[in-house]
Amino acid sequence: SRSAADETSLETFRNPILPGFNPDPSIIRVKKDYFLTTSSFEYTPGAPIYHSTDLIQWTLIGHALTRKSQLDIKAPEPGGGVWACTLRYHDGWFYLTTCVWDRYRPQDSYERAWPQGFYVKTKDIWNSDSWSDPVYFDQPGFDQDLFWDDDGKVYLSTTHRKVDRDPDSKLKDQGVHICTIDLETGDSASQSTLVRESRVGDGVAEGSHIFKKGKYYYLFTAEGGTESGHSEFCFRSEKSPLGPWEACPHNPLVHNNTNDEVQNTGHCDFVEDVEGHWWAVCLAVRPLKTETGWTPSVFGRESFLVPVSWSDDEWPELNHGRPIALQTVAPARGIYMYDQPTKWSETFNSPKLQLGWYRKNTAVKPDSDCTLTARPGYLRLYGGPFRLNKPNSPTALFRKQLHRQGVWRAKLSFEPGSTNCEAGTAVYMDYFTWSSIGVRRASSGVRQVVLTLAEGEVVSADLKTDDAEIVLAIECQESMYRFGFEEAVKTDKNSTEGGFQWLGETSTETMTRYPPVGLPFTGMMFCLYSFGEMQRSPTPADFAFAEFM
Ligand code: 6LW
Repeated sequence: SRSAADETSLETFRNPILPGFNPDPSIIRVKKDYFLTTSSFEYTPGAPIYHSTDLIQWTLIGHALTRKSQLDIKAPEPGGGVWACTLRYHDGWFYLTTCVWDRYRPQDSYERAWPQGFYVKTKDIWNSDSWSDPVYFDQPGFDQDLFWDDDGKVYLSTTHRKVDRDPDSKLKDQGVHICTIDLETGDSASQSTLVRESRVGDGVAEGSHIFKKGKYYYLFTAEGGTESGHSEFCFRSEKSPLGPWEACPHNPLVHNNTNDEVQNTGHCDFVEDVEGHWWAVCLAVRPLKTETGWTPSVFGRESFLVPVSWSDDEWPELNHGRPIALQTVAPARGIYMYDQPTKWSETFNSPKLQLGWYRKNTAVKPDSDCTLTARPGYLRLYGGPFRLNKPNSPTALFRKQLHRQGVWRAKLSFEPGSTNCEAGTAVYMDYFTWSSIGVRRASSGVRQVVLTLAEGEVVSADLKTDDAEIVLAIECQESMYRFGFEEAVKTDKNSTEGGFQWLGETSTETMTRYPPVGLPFTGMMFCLYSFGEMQRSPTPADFAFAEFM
């Protein structure tokens, strides 16, 4: 293995490697291929699988949790659902561990409804349908990690409340617990023991990952909470994954402060590349600096990559001991400065949707409320009974916002069959915070475009026709979203009249406010939606395209 510190030749690449909400990255290498997964929370399919051959350019190739038998999310609070998957490869099999939260109460976190984690496995990571049904563990907790030791024993580590938590403690007392398991059944094969509790921040040690390098077992933990206290710790043991563990003398390995351009760094996983360089992936945020301070990032927590070097006494150092930044210096590997493509579009002309569309929760009737075949060239939504403001699954398709600036557009054909149904597009953080622009029918009978802002304000404009297609637009700027539309009224065969009209705007500060229940763990999504209020929409909504330009 080579050390990054030995390198004389360095180069710079851009972070994050996975923009848009992609926290809790977990990474593996299989021969020349790297695979990475991130948390998907209340969105399905769950557990995205990204692929890369250079660690810099990543492509979404599928998801591990695509079936109801694997993932059935009913009505989670914001930030519920799938947390912190670990991806591992052993003996020809890919394993993905995770847990699913339905409801929890951060205000009373000791009495949460604790999830029990599970793993799914496949031999063919390229085929999303090939992942197995879950094998559940008998241990409660979140942030599950699996480690295979040379003697064949398999270790499960996970975070949960201490068995003997001091009821007077102000700390959450949630620590990393480890036991051996029977991989076939998921049952524990030894008593689970606490191996790391933290005294940093709110007292949680989480995001554990274990691997062996040379003569040492290494244990990594994220501590200090996922916000400004977030940091990464390292321990090692010569004896066993059960300890005793010796703390790294330069803990925490990473910790950015609240004035850095990149913040809340932590929750690392590790990989050795084809040439023998080591790397860590971690989560971090890039908030927006304003005159009054920092505004949370619309992307939430994203995935970052940093070089790892090993000291002579075999402790890892992340990013040369420097705070993680947007420009990252690493050993030269001939990686060019890669810019994520900023333009994206979909015209709904092929029989399958592109990857990267999500439902919120596990949709109840996914095949009957959303179809590409009913009207060729259009995505047809038969609006279900729930608006975007319900914890339920609305009839809506979501995509992550990946770039701060650009315009999201969708072309809609919709003749509302009653006054309480609507179809359109929205920018969506969670079911409390979204702003939508859609087509409705007023009680007077006239068709309208209606802007509903997260602040509660509603603005409408009458349309000229009952049937012309409407282009709906959301312009994204650094600190605001602006909403507008154009009615494609045909005057003759080739031209339209009407012109584009802006209706209003909202700030990114409003769109990133803290949810009243649940946790702000996701990031901004665009969505195409259709609903009838507490009943199905009598007419379908047809989308001719969606794009970000
Ligand atoms: C993740 C855990 C965490 O599982 O946030 O605050 C969770 N801590 O490590 C969701 O990203």
